[in-house]
Amino acid sequence: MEKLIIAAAICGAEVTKENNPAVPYTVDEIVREAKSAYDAGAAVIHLHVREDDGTPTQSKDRFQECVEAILKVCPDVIIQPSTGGALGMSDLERLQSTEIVPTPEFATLDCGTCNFGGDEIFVNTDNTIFNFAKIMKERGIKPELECFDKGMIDIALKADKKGLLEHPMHFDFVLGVQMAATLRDLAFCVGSIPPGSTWTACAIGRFEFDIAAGAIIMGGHVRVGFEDNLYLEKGVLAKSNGELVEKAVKLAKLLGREIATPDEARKILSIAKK
Ligand code: KMH
Ligand code: ZN
Repeated sequence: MEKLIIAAAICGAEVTKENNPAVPYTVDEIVREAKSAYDAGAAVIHLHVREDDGTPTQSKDRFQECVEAILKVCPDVIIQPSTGGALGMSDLERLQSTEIVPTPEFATLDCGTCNFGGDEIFVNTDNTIFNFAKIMKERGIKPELECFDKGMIDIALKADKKGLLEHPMHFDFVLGVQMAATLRDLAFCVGSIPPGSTWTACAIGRFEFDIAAGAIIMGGHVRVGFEDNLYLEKGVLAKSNGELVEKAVKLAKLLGREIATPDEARKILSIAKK
């Protein structure tokens, strides 16, 4: 089977130091968490950034500063800025993460609106999605198609029909936010994407490693990290993102998948280093 790409979602926009004191806010903390994940075997850093007080931001300057600082200590890692940002941000605000120099090689593209718990809604209209896809294509950024349910795969396929996506496409199935975090749902998603596409799966909270194991066995790739889950095991907070990546590496070894380096990940994902 193809080598396993591990992505680390080191920060997120919603979790806080009250949830786990190791959640990074400052540039130094973000670098510390990125390096811990990279040293443990992550090829991709899925990146959100914060103000020093923890407020989520999509500021171009803050992304620029964090990306440069991460690349100083993890020179070959693939950095995947979020264009989802935090709930309630405008499209223009969200797109700032794609405006850094050099242009990112990879970025998320959220493929639909979904419930985010309580009264919270993460809004992505068709026009937002198609516009983000068009801008990413123009800027030469490979989109990771974030699908929180099966309907979002269909919206991504609509964007593809409009010529807005390059092939092979890469999907990330996010389980446990809107669709249930079950292997049945994961298998349905995997069976719904065009042949030749690559995919990653991640799941929220205690389901993170169940879904990681499923993805490893099924030939997909894995995302772990504080954005999705703060615990190493029941009742034990992870001390770093590196600990979560280490656990994914152990699972992969047990299940017979080797870990991809960042350059191997670029080949698997058909992305070119800028
Ligand atoms: N923070 C969520 C509202 C992404 O990074 O593209 C959106 C999110 C998805 O995390
Ligand atoms: Zn994210």
